[in-house]
Amino acid sequence: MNNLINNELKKQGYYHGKSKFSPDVILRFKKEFDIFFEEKRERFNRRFTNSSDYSANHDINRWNMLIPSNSFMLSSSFYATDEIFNTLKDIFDGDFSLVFFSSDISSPGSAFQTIHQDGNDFSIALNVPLVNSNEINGATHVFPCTHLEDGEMFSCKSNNFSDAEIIERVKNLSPISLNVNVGDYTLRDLRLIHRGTPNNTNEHRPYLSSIFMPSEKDSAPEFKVIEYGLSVFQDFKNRAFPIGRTDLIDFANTFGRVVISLSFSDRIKYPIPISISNQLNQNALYCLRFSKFEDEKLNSRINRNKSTSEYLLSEIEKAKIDFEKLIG
Ligand SMILES: O=C(O)CCC(=O)C(=O)O
Ligand SMILES: [Fe+2]
Repeated sequence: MNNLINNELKKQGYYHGKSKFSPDVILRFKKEFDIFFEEKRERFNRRFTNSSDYSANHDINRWNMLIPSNSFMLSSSFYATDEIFNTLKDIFDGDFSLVFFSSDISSPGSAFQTIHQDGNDFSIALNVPLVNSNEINGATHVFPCTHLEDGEMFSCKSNNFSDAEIIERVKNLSPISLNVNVGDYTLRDLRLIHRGTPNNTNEHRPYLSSIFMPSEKDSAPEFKVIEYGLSVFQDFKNRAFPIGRTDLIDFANTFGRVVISLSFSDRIKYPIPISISNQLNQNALYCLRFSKFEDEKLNSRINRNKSTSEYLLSEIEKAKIDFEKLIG
């Protein structure tokens, strides 16, 4: 089974697993998700004097939302079933970790996105739809096999396609609408060319998105440096949003992603409670090993050292200078 999944994922750049989760579990996820998402939108709108300036936090009527650490979605270990974990172990050429535990929501009024790669670097996104998704409510379009150069064998190598080259590469190709049902999952190479499509209904279309990236085995920056990076990220946002400068907002968000990627975890600001970590299976505990836990013995698995801290610190200081230049 795992060989089949891997061959497909390596060759096509994505794999569609059908009816892998019980619909009852996904329904429970959706109920929890809806509460978090409602709270998120209220918090977001409170940031602005005129909230109608911003329809959402990402692109046109699209949202990204991190899933909180106290959630059943995290404790369920859905992102680290044996099938998914063994597939990841095979495709990553070394250690990996679950860096973003997030979601992508295509909301009513969203439009076709510009055709894009999520990154030039190899990583894997696990998407779990919380509602059925199709051409009506904005299933993602993918261009099979475009994660690699033509005729190239699979490897985890980065590419350096520019935005213009990405468009050029698919100009004679037709996308596939990756229609998915509750209970399904998809795995996608982040280098695969794709785009979000319009949601023409009145309901949000949420996908859980777990992003797995290559990582160190057990070394990472110290918490205090990561926390400093996150506070600078917050400061950038606090200054960018009220003046409505999208260039600054984009700069802040890119910087936030750099801090999180260099930390191998988005779970530092809000540690994972013991009541949740007690329920995680072994695979999930491996995937989340760079997170901050209330349970100190889980934190002690990681060697938080000077050299990785210094590198992160230098990136933070550079970004501060660039932000000041940009804001003028
Ligand atoms: O939510 C989707 O369908 C895709 C969104 C996407 O590709 C993105 O925002 O990068
Ligand atoms: Fe994307």
